[in-house]
Amino acid sequence: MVKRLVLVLGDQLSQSLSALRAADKTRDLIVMAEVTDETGYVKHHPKKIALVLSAMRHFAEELRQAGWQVAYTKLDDEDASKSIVGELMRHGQAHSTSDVIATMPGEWRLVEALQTAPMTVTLLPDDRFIATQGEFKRWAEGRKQLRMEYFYRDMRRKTGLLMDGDDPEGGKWNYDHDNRKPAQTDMLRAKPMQFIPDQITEEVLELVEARFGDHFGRLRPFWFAVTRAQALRALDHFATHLLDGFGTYQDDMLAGDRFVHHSVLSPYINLGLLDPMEVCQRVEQEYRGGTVALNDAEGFIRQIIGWREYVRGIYMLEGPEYVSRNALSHTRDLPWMYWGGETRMACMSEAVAQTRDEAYAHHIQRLMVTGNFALLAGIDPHQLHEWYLAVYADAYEWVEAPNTVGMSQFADDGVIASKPYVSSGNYIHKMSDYCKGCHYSVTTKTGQGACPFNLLYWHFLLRHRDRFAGNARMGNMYRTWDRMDDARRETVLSEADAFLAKLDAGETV
Ligand code: FAD
Ligand code: DLZ
Ligand code: SF4
Repeated sequence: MVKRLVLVLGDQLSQSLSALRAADKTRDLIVMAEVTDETGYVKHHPKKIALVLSAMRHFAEELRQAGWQVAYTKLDDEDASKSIVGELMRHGQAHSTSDVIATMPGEWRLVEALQTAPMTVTLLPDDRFIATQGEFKRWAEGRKQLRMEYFYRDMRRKTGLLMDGDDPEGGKWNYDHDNRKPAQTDMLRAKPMQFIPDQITEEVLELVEARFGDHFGRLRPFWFAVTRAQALRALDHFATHLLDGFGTYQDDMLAGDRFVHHSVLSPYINLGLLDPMEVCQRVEQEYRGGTVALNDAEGFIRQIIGWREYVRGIYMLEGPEYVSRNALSHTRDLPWMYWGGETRMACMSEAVAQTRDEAYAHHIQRLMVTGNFALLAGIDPHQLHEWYLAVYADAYEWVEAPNTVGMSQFADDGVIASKPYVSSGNYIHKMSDYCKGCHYSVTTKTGQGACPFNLLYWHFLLRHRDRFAGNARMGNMYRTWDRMDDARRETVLSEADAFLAKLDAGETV
């Protein structure tokens, strides 16, 4: 029997991967490769590169210990080629085979590279997701709107998570009503579990320091889990110490508390170190055991079997050109402040500083601070997409692009969001403690010290009046605008224009 090559990509680090299940330990060769095409298709945060490479190296060791033959290419290997397909061809020649088994990659870029490779590539579904692509497609067919909430209910029924027979546990599908309470900095609140780098990680850190030291982001301290065993400890730690309060405080942003009640499990789930179902089952177990409330458990499970599955479904359904959409024709360049340039806006400064230090920001910081500002200011969604893809440790296009292009920027013309996620400074003020340390005043609407979000909010609504005035959920906003007197409206718009001009001129705002 001919030897086959079994491709395991950097975010496919699961022993249960479909490609591994289809392979034969006694004859096939696993190919894992650190290649410059993957480390360089955007300027990834150094922590993200270190996480992926260290987790790959640890996983290769685990595969060897489990009896697999593994051909592992390190980034510095002299004979390494620069791409995944290049590596497959190199090993194919060395072992006289052109047969490849692979699990569907999470980015169209790589799907296309594998489909056009001069080899015989069998692409298997990535069944680490709960919904198959076929199921999602069938769910989407014939619907005018693809709202996550309805998809989520199907996923609850399919998995049986938090179900009481045919009904949702507690009688309601969604307990967000009990959530979004303002939190306070609490010195006693647990932090996500941190790990000390071992020898393998230290070697990777030195490599990343030497080769990617000029990328945006701090490499050290590096504390991410890099093995499944560590990721399981991080899950246990979250379920035991932080899940209680997850739902209640999920929208809070605190300058002195970067993680609040969030799990920081996305980097591990997306790499394949944790299975989404096992994560949800662990959370359900806490609820059934009486240690956490239903709104906390339901809120968390919805993020995974709802949002995570839904955005993956959209990415695969909409196809490769989804990332280039720009329904609102926004063209402004991404301001320097996203790369750490000076800003007087405390919320932006906090969110970017945290991103630089941790390669992490939680959902509301991504959506309602950096995303909200970009949308209000009319930033080119593709530039913003590349930023999010680069700077977060959990970022792969299948999950990042629908969140950025769709949910955050409305650039997909409402495939994901029923209305744009925009707000004035008031939302940030309500959900964070950022405003009290800000150069601007959140309660000032115009004139000296007016919060830029207050000005840009109206500027955005007016720029897109034709598109959004008829949206039932936005009519109120336009009515409020129409009730303002002319002089006030003119001041708001001219001050917003002046702000944007400063932004374009590269001045500190
Ligand atoms: P928690 O708040 O603890 O949530 C639990 C889990 O739910 C997460 O680990 C994640 O697996 C899942 N989840 C929650 N929200 C979402 C969502 N909207 N989409 C998919 N899964 C979700 N998530 C990524 O995993 N990778 C990305 O590249 C990414 N880019 C984003 C870009 C923008 C503009 C926005 C608004 C959101 C993005 N998200 C992304 C979604 C979300 O912000 C992160 O999943 C979350 O912040 C990860 O942190 P956590 O593990 O502490 O999450
Ligand atoms: C993100 C990433 C990085 C930085 N490096 C590698 C790599 O060297 N080799 C590899 O196989 N995968 C890497 N990855 C993850 C891939 O980019 C990921 O598999 C695709 O983006 C598909 O989701
Ligand atoms: Fe952000 Fe405005 Fe608050 Fe400053 S005042 S932190 S710019 S919302």
